[in-house]
Order: sequence, then structure tokens, then C-alpha cells
Amino acid sequence: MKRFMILVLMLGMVFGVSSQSLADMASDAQGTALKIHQVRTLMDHSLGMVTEGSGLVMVARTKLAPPIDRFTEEKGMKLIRSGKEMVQKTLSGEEMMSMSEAGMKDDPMMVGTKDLGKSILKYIDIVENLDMSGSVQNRIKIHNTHVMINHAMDTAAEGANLVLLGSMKLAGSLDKYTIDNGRMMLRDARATLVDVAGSETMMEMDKMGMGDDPMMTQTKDLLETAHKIIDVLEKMSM
Ligand SMILES: [Cu+2]
Repeated sequence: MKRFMILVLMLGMVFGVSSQSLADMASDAQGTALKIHQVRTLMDHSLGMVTEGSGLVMVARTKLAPPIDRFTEEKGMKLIRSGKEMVQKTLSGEEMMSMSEAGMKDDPMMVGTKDLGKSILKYIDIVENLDMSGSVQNRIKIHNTHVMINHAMDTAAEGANLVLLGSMKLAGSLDKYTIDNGRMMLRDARATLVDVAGSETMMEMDKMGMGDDPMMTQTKDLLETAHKIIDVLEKMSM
């Protein structure tokens, strides 16, 4: 960004562009960066809405507290749907379109943001359509792995947002601290997924012949999609 500003200033001196238009050019570049940051923040937030909603739906569907289960499930489904709407709105909304039209289609941040949106939509599709036909006991076991996968997604989204915040260079020595902590959270999210996949519970369920159970297949899909989300978030947080 600094180099860009210097270039703009030099061009201004060479071609005698007025100071007003220089300010406009600089604020345009900054404005675009901020716009992408906001799109990314909304996407990370939508992921959080979905994990929160999915947690509620899973708890409700164990049907252990009927009076509150219906209300809990409705709340959960509403959150998942709102999260999905938010991703769709930000991904294909006016702001992303105008940046694409302004020639930013191949900008790494734009490409990454689109990839992120696609992976989050896949994640939502899986949690929205989880098969709940198995025995309650088995479902609860698998739900426990989902809770940890959702937790990894929350950690990753929070970490990515910290990196975004720190990279805006608004708080001096706190910037590096913020970015480092964000990257640490992304690594922690990855480690959680690896632990879940290699856990005894997953192995045990495979041994019990649950490997072909639709819910297990969906769980493996969910793990793979969660890895993809962290891949994209890490790539954009370097
Ligand atoms: Cu679950």
C-alpha cells in the first residue's frame, strides 16, 4: 500500500495532477481494500451463525428436553438459513459485482473470497441436510464430533478476522500481535480437525461398521470441507 501511495504521489508530480484527485485515487485504493475486508468479515460472521445454528439443531434433535426442543430447533434452523442468505448476498451482491467489473476479477483476495464463499455454502449444505435416522446413542456420538468441527470453524473465522483487523495497520505495535494471534488460531483450528479425524471415537465408529452410515459419510464430507475453508482462510492470511 505504501509503495502504491508513493507511486501515486510521483505520478502526480510528473503529470501535475491536482492534489484533490490524488486524494481521491488514494482513498479509492484504500476503499477497495476496506470493501473486501468487510465482505470477508461478513462471510466469517456467517460461518459463525451457521455453526451456532447447527449446534442448536443437533441438541434439539436428540429430543431429550421436548418442551424446549422445538423452540431450539426453530432457532437453530433460522440461524443456519440467515447465515446462508448472508453468504449468498455478499458473494453475488452489488459490491462484489462492482469490484469484478472494475477489473479486480483475478485479484487474489477476490478469488480467495469467492472460494471461501463456495466452501462455506458446501458446509451449510451438509449441516442443513444431516441424516438423523440412526439410533440416538450413535447420533449423539457423531454429534460430538460435529461440535468439535463447528468449534474449529469458529476458531478459524475468529483467527481470520484478527488477521484482517491487524493488516489494516491501525494500532501500531498491536498490529503484529493481532495478526500473530489470528494465525495461531487458524493453526489451532487445523489441529482440532486433525485430532477429531484421528480420534478413538471416529475409529471406533468405523470398526462398528458405521463407515457406510450416511451420517458418517456426511461427517467425513464435513471434515474435508472444513479443511478447505481453513486452506482458503490461511492462504488469505499470509
Ligand atoms: Cu451433529
